[in-house]
Amino acid sequence: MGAKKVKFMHIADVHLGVVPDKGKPWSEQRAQEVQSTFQTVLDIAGRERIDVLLIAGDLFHFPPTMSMLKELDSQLEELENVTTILIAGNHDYRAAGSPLDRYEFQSDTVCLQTGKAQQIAMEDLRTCVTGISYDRQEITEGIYNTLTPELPGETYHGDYFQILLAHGGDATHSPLNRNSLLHSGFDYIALGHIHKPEVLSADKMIYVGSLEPIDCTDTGARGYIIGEAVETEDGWQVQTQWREISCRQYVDLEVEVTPDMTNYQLQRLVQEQMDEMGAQHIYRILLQGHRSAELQVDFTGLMTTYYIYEVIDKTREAYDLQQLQEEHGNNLLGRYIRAFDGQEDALHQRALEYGVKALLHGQEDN
Ligand SMILES: [Mn+2]
Repeated sequence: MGAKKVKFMHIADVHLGVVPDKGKPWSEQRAQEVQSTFQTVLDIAGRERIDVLLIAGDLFHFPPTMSMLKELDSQLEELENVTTILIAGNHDYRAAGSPLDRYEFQSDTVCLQTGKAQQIAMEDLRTCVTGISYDRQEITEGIYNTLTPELPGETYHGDYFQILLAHGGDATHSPLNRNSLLHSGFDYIALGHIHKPEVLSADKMIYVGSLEPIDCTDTGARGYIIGEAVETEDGWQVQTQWREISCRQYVDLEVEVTPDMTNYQLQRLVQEQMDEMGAQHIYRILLQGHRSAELQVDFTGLMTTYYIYEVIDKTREAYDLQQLQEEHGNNLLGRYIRAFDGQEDALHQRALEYGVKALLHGQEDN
């Protein structure tokens, strides 16, 4: 008999039903992209002939309705020879009486129970998946921390490929004790909830991250994991690969403004940088540095063709000190500027700038 091999896919935090960036022109498009990226990933799962699809919570943005489950079911039915095992997370939590209690999947799909751990043992794959669904929005106990592949009242399949499905990891969402999880006896721990991908232990304990970024704090690329477990004499050897899939990213773009810069030049500079990094991304633009007093920053032109979430202007007005000093000669402002002669350090320059601003504005008020 050849070595047993199990191929799996791990996704989480798909947030089906979310409408990202409400009020922005691209909001509805992003809602569609969340749906279509999920379908793309299912198509990949089919092509890659995976055996098990693991969904580590928050597949939906809110507790699913009957019709949402039916939609999902029809998508999963297209996957041949794939068993889908999911847990409900804090967004799509499974409260008592939830449609999940009544819905009967036509596809080979199980949503694990709430309250205590449930185990799905797949004899043909020699694989066992353990996990707990959320039944509410917040769970402050670390419900996964004491789990092992050996559950009271269940047959223990010691030599199976052991997978744990878990959602959370912050103070109000089932805090994770990484060390005890690592030594819990599971071969692979599929984590969800944190949208940024993070490998806690190589090929063993991984936050896959969300499929698409959901809001502007979700900067960076998003994707899914394809993994393979092979049974050897030393137990199951697991190999995983994270792959990018998201249509776009949220990018924080810092731009240095200089006193000689016009709005036209600033727009060109920002445009070039967005083109270089990818015009499909959604940008938060942070303006730094010093601008001339007369510069009127105007992004409305770029906003019609690029995805600009917001422009944060942190520039400070640059003063032409030479000119001011000539104009103000021996009055307070002129003497103030001269007092800083030869003091080029950042602290003095900052004090000079603030003082000049205060004195100039004081004059206007008089
Ligand atoms: Mn979550």
